[in-house]
Amino acid sequence: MTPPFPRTMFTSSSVGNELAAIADKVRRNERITDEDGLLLFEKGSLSFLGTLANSIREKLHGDTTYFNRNFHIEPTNVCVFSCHFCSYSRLYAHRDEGWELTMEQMLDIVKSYDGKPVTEVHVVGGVHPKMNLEFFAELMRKIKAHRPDLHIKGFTAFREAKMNVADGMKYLHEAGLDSLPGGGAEIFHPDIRVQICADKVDADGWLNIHETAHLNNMHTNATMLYGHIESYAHRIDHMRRLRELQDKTGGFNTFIPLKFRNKENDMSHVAESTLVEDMKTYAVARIYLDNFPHIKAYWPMLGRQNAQLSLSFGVNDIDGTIDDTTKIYSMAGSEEQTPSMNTEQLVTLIRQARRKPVERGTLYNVIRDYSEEVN
Ligand code: V47
Repeated sequence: MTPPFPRTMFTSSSVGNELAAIADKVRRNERITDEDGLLLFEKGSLSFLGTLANSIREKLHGDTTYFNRNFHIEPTNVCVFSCHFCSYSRLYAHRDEGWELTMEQMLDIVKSYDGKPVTEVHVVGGVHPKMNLEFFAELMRKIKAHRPDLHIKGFTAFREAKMNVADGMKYLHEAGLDSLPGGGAEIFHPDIRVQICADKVDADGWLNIHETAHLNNMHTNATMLYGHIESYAHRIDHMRRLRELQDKTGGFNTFIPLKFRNKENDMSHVAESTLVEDMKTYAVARIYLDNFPHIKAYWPMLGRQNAQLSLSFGVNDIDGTIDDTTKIYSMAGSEEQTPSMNTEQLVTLIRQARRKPVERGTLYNVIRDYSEEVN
């Protein structure tokens, strides 16, 4: 097989040689080091990173690009935490400015999808002091009683004094929780975490929650909130911790880099990352996280066209139909004020990038392969 990166592609400089050596490692399916990852961020050109990441993406998935049919329930934006990047949450003292859905209102959202072919509900929102584990277990049970086939992906942070993480996880799993989304990871490194979300669970706590889920045979995702005050070294540190846990458990499905959006939050003075930076981040994630099967671009946050572009930078999943059921990103300033795409639009978006659209379930089971169907 012809190497994708002939050495003539690089200058004769030492940096060129180092980049060529990283490309050689990737070609031999060898793991890259933290130093390699840092060098890719610091010195890799966009075209180099894109070509390298794409070679891995195509080795793993060919042209297949996944999407799913999902909707969100956001029970509340009232939250005990005060993360500075968040445009969405309201403290309990200001709960009159936020929303708190009742059990019936949440079940009505589920019922509004009766007869529609959605496969996943993503439950995400603030950590409300009065919505406890019992309340959510009851919600899970009621959702499953109404629609047993719906995969429930939910919760990013546990805050329950009465139960430890292992018992809490088992309790929610038995009530119907199928998997955990990737939120709450932000940036693990304490130097950054203390500045952006000091009161949230720390890195070890987050990793422990996900390890506990994996030990209960639940899959989870992992995110990284990038493009604010963190350095490249912090991004590599974040991905290293995820790669290590994945070596141990194999329970992560997808890595989702989340671009920091700066509208109406305490960090509005911090400029947002450029598109080049966004694509570099996807590419380095694909190259560095050799044990993560999937890299996802969350289109409601990144925008449709940029998500389409990311399919050439290592991404093989663009999430789902969403159906205007999430506010986290529209409140933070994403271009998508009412994020919703129907299946046809998702399929077209993927085909326009000359990739093969495949509808998946949450755990990447193929629901429908559109690649052989006529445009
Ligand atoms: O942890 C909050 C992020 C996350 C902002 O697992 C922001 O499939 C950018 O986890 N700018 C929650 N990001 C959402 C989440 C998620 C989203 C999509 C798919 C999945 C999945 C999980 O949203 C938070 C935080 O990192 N976030 N505010 C902001 N201003």
